[in-house]
Amino acid sequence: MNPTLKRVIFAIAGAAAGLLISFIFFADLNKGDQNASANQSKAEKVFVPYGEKDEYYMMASGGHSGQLFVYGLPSMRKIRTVPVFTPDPATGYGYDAKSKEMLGGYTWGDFHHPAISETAGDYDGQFLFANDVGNNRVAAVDLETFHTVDIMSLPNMGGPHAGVFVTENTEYIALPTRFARPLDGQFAPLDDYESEYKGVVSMTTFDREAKKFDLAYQIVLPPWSYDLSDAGKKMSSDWIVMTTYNTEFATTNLEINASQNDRDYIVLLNWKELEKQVAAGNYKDVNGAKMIDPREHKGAIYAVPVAKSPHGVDVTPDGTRFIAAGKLAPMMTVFSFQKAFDAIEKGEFTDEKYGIPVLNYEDVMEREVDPPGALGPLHTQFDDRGNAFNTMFISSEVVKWNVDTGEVIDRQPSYFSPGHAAATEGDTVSPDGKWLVALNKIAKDNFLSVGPSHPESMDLYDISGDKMEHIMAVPVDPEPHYAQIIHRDKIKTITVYPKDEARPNSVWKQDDARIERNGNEVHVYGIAMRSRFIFDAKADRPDAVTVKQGDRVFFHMTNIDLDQDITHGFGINEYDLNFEVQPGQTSTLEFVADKAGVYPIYCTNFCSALHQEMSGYLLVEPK
Ligand code: CUK
Ligand code: CUA
Repeated sequence: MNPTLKRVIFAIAGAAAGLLISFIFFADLNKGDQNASANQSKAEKVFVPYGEKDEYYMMASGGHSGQLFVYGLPSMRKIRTVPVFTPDPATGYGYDAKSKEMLGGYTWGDFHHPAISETAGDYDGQFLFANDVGNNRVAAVDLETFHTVDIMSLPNMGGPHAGVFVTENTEYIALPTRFARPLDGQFAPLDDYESEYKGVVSMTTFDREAKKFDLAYQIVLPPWSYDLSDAGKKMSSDWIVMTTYNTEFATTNLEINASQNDRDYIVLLNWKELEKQVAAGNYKDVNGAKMIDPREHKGAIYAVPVAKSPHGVDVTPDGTRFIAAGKLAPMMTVFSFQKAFDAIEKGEFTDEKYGIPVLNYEDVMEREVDPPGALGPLHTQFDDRGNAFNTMFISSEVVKWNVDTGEVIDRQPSYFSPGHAAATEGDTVSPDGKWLVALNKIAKDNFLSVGPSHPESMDLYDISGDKMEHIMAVPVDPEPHYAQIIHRDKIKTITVYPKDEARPNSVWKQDDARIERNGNEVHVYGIAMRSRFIFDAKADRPDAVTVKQGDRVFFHMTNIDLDQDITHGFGINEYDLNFEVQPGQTSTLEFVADKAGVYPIYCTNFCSALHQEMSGYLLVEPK
């Protein structure tokens, strides 16, 4: 080749390569710019300047921690852990007499589903109810104080996983059981599963004045597993819907044996009808519960077939449909309440299963929504514009689709494996369509490593536009299954417990602090204030208590600092005891002083510049 031509070719090639390199470089820079500005706009959406507050509370279940996790949205900052089913040294929960009695000796719980009390189908912000799958309990948290105020144990249950949800005006807090068991705590071998094991739904009521649960009645059902449930709204408000799995009655190796049937069922229960029957005395007393069999009452129970092992079922905000998500069948099935009511009216049943009339799938089903490649739908949430949002556990994404048309509008990845999602005001008759949080089971390498087990994670999405926008992922302790997100305006907390001189065991004047002995019981009516304890106002050392080994000791402590956030703790060295009194609160610590010796008492909760001086002594004289 002519050397000149060669030079020309090299020059052109060099220039082209240079151009390409600079093109790639600039394109990359440009992308970097775009990413930076996208990230900046995301950050701006969730940044809450100092002095301002988040717009929403997210109340997330704490799973097998047994606690409630409170987050602020959109910042996703964790605000508080509220102990519910598990003792919590940070707040002394489970040590003082009242919370110890409420816990009933249990040291853990498995809290899956929070339900905020509702009025006319909207969150009213007064109470939050919690289920304990681990130990068959239901709890109420007072949202004025964020304190657990009542826990009730439920008889005849095998893990109330499918609760809690509330009916439209919190008439009932319902808890369907997950595992079937023989009733009344009886023994029956697994060979007798079909005849002796029962599914049960607990229908509990809550007295808002007395802050107390009552078990209104229980519903006995075939020994299927009741997985998730929801209450109807508006036109469907008399009804409860529940998904079932293990209609195979498998008693071992459920992974395979409970996944045989092509269809399981959604059970429809008419609680208004059952309530009437209970009032008419049509129940049996079983282990302290009024047990009603809905199969004995016309119009009380129906079943609708649904694709293989469904998980979540959610009622649309307008109450016209219920949507099942099929964990083994990759689709969402939209059912119409009106169609179900019509079929019931006409008496059109295909079958009867264990005494339950079965409706024809085609009669009730309105639409199957099956986005290509979307796998493992678990739960459905809603916005204010007729759209549904489904979490896809296996394909790790959130799918937005229109309930009326079934059209898939958007799909966004999640990081990773979402279980539930929670939308702002999402379970009400009026979701507001602003934010959605996916509660993920597996965080993989999203965060700094803390060893083989990673935190769970939560994704925040802005759902106010046509397309969803993924904003960020945050780590969380095990393990939120579900959350409800409520606007802050609905939560009315108190700043101090009101001073109530009639409150049993309370002491408000320093001079009234005293110690009373009654046989081998010692009652200390004491005061906690900045920055000392007063146990006996008349004593030379008002902050010392002397008892005899073996005495039963009661510390009734009142915090007379009626100032916001002045909480006093109370720890006794080597006695494994610790509780707290919030401003204006009276709490009792009860224990047997079985160890002789001298034990420092001190305030555990930093309360003033002289917090370190807030101490005293427990002197236990040997026998
Ligand atoms: S369950 Cu955990 S992801 Cu207990 Cu509501 Cu569906
Ligand atoms: Cu009281 Cu620290």
